[in-house]
Amino acid sequence: MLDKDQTQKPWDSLWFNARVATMVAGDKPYGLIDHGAIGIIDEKIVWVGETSQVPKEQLALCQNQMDCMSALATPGLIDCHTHIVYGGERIDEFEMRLNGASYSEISKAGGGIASTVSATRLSTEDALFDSAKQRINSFLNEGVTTIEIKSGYGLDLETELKMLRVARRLGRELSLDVSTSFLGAHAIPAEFKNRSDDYIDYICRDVLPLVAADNLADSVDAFCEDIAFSAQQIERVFRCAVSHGLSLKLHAEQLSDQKGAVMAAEMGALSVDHIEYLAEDDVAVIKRNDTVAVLLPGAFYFLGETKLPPVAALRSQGVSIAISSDANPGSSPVSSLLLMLNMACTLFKLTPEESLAGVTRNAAKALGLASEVGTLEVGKLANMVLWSLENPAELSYRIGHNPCQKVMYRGKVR
Ligand code: DI6
Ligand code: FE
Repeated sequence: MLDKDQTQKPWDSLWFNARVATMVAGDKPYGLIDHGAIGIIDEKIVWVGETSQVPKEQLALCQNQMDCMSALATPGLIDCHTHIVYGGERIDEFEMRLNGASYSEISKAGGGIASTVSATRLSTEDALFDSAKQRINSFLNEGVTTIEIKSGYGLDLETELKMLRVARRLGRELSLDVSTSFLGAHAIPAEFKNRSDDYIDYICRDVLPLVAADNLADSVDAFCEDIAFSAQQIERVFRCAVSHGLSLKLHAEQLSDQKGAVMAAEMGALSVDHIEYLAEDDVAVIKRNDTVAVLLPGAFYFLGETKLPPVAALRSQGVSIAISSDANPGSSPVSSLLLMLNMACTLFKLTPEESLAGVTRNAAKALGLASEVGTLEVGKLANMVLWSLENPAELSYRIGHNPCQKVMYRGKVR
């Protein structure tokens, strides 16, 4: 574990006497080091091991040494699927659904995503930035150090670019990393009613090339559903994305089985998300392509879904499972990633260890960032959280409790 070059140079920080859940996959649950220590230089972790093994010279040289008093340290949390930039809210629809309307019915009647699109088009860039910043604050307070943000409430060139610029600005101005996804194929905008193929042409020809040219997106996502786009239509968008060097992600099998996940996995997608209606027979294709299964218990819960994702098959075939908030105004108005850990356990029967891996190691993989974040290992970014608890399972156990004590983001205490 000792990086030889770093034994001479003084570390910038040292956290010691921590229960370090490295989340490195292996024999030990949570990759746990009971009396662990972590050495940091600049933005990176340079040493991880037992406190008793910390090189003597560092005890003399390192200026910032913190006794963690046996508190739990984990990697910074990663929320790998959000729609947190948007205008307006959808409280009225919540009431409509409780009066008997379904999510699909509201969508077909011109509500749903379309109503957020109208509000987002009317919002200024600053207003979108300010409201998203407020929502993100709750996530920062829970130790989130990386968040993914999608567009998809613009559905025209101007507003899609506006949303992505806001997402990039959030990454520059807040102390967390933002990964962005272009979700132009989220819904069919009113201007293209009954002309979904024309809208796909428009995205591929007029929008995606500009998104790529301005480096506004890391990935391209889409919504594969009968109220949105077919797997065939999305395949066209994905081919265009690949030609621009962008990664792929997909909202797949959320409300019905459209065989979108199989198409996405075979095209090398980083992740397929939701997947309540994924057929067990298709899990092997997800595994073969090393695509991450992203489960979104907030949307499952809020929409009153009863069809469970095929967790047992995902687990038995060794598919990487991530957990995320899906934060959005329609299907998952969620402000807490810790709550998602609890719900992943209670609703989807994940273990607390699987849940924590779902917002650390596997969430990093779902964003193509596995070499930079997601575990506490030498060479990775020093993004980590100190929690006022000892047992990592407690992160999934408590409901509505935030034990976050300290967050380090890129080597600096936030
Ligand atoms: N599925 C979802 O759950 C979100 N998008 C999607 O494709 C919901 C978006 C919304 O209802 O505003
Ligand atoms: Fe989503």
